[in-house]
Amino acid sequence: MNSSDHSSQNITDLVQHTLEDLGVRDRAGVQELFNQLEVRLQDYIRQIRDSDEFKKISRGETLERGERHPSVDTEAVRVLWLGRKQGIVRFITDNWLAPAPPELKREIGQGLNALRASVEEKIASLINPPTVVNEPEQGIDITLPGTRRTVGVRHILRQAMDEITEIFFALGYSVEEGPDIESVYYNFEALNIPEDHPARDDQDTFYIDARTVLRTHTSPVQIRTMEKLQPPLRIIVPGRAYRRDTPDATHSPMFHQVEGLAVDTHITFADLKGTLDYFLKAFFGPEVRTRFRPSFFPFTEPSAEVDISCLFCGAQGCRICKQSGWIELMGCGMVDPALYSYVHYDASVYSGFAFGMGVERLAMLKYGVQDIQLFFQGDVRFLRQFR
Ligand code: 2NL
Repeated sequence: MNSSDHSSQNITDLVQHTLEDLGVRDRAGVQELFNQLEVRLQDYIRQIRDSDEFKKISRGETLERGERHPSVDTEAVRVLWLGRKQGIVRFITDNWLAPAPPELKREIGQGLNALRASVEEKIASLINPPTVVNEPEQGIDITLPGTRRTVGVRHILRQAMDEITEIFFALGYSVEEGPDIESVYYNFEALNIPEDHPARDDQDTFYIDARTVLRTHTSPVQIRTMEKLQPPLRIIVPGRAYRRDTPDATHSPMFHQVEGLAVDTHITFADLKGTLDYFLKAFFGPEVRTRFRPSFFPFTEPSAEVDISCLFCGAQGCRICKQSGWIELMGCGMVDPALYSYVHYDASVYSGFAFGMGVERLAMLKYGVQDIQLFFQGDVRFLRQFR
């Protein structure tokens, strides 16, 4: 190859060869080669500038589907000339400069530097238009798919708890809350739960120290409220409670309760029955029947368990109601007058009823949930069913 005109030769081919291969032996020949490279470079840049896409973008217009943004071609030119491993500048360094005779090295080095600067300057001089299609002003590409935003809902237990409190709202009750970390006094003593009662055992209760527990029910809030307010009183107390139970399908060491308390003159067991019958029909449906069975709690006298007719078999008898037709749901009773002396209410003037229910138990029956653990595992496949 002895011709000094290499302009017809493929540009990447040209830089694969040494100067000796190309027949270039003097400084003029080197300059001529770099001149030809500069001309090729200008061709590439001109092609981009003359493209319809470049003109449209420069005028702030919108590209059609299938049209290519000029920045794509600009980047291709940069890679072709300046690419670290396969770029033209790299090949010139390796194939022209490195094996060149000493007297040509300076000329080649200067040509290289000038070429590199020229490429960088020309690329920068191509206006770098915004890389948007259709909406150049706002930078929004309406051809891209949108972002799916999922709408959150309250946890199913919170939904159940809110439903319960709503029903009592309508009956004139107000909501009271109190601390999860509670004193032994409010959690046991003021509730008439004696020192030797099994519920006080540290096998059953989470003690923080000898005088402090995680509350085992929400009842301490009622004591605190009675200390604070005089009758007439109608309050509903939703919240968490804690017991040292081993988790299984029906037990969890943390669970939720809603308790209620009404204190006034002339409150009777009939008021209690009417209130809970109304509540249970509102929560489970008007077809449910209620049944009150004698029971015992340290803080109520008399006390009762409340059953509802089985929702699953219409009280015919099934596996869920253990063939009895009834499902045990909650506890209740008339407030034991012993409690009034703790909160300085006059037991000869006032009477009251109280009740307590487990939110998980009510929710499991209402929604047919078989395992209490599902409420606490955060598995969205479960939770999504209650949107
Ligand atoms: C149950 C039973 C009950 C109460 C809770 C109560 C609170 C005060 C005074 C009197 Cl301050 N009673 N609470 C009464 C009877 C039953 O809960 O099985 N809960 C899940």
